[in-house]
Amino acid sequence: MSAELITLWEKAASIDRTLRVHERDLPLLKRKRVKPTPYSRPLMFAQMSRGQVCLFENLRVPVRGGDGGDLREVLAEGIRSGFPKSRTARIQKGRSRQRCRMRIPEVIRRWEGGRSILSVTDLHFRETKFDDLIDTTALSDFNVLCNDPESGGVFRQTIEMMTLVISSEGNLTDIHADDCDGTNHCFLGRKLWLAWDRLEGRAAGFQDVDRDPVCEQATFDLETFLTLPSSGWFTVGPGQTLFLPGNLAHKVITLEHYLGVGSFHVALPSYLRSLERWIIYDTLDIVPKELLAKVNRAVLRRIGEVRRGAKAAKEHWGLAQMKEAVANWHAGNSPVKGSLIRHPLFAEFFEAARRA
Ligand SMILES: O=C(O)CCC(=O)C(=O)O
Ligand SMILES: [Fe+2]
Repeated sequence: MSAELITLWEKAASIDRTLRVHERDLPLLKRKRVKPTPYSRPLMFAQMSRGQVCLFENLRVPVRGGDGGDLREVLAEGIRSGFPKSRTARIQKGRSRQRCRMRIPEVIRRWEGGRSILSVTDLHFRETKFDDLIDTTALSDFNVLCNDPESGGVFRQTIEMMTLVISSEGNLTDIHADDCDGTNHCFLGRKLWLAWDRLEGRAAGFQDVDRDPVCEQATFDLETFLTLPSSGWFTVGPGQTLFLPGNLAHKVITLEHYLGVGSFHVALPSYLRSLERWIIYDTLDIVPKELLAKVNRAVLRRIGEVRRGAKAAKEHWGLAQMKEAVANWHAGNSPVKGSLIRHPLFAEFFEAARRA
């Protein structure tokens, strides 16, 4: 294994002892790495439709004053002054991952100080002054939740949740699954992600902090992780963007002081997978149930509009990849096919997609 990988995994193991690598694990560990590729929209949609992780470089997320300026200082100042004074952020702090709330300038002061371990993953910034600093178009112009005129922004607060991600070296975000497809863009720092299909992991005995009674840390072991067909690992660093399918459980280790943004999306090419998951399995995110009907209606409106639109609109929204995903599902023999097709929301989507 290269010196870079040894250093990386030694650091990871010093933060989370379940990540200690044994000699015998090395060949599999190397094979399971997901490498970044240059951004391409058709590739992004193809990967989404197959339910595969995508890690891109060169997807531009411009920060005003960031080009040529000191990006760290521009972002830190933007965060300090970009939220109402009374606003607090929910943080996870220390090795014990204690939860509390903290004023935003204090979060930044501690993050910059570099001595305490802390992490923020749900500081929503839509419609704040901070929102003007970052052009998030590239992270959301395929997201049905952001562009539906009839839902009046309700999805932005309930599902999209565009958030700042701030964390210090040494932070561990323990095992969970978000159940909605996610996007993470890194401005500064580096994180190590381990991801696997939630149900596959559960069958292998892995816990999930949102679903299981976890004591100190969710049950996990690296050797089992490497044997899961769905497992993969990667680092996300400056300028890189991760697209993570919602079926994947993950744990995330901050290797270097990190600043980025993250959000959830519903995209046409991966919608079939999401809908199948939300209908057949449980969902913690798409609650209450009426929300699913609203999301489905927004998807149907979008399909209708794109179907009547120009070729460019079809490419923009990934209509061909959605159709292909639906055709493949129809031709395949998923064990839940029968119950899914009888579900009214799925049936509506399926029909609309086939006609598109
Ligand atoms: O960045 C982290 O530490 C956790 C992020 C995460 O779980 C997510 O974006 O879904
Ligand atoms: Fe997550």
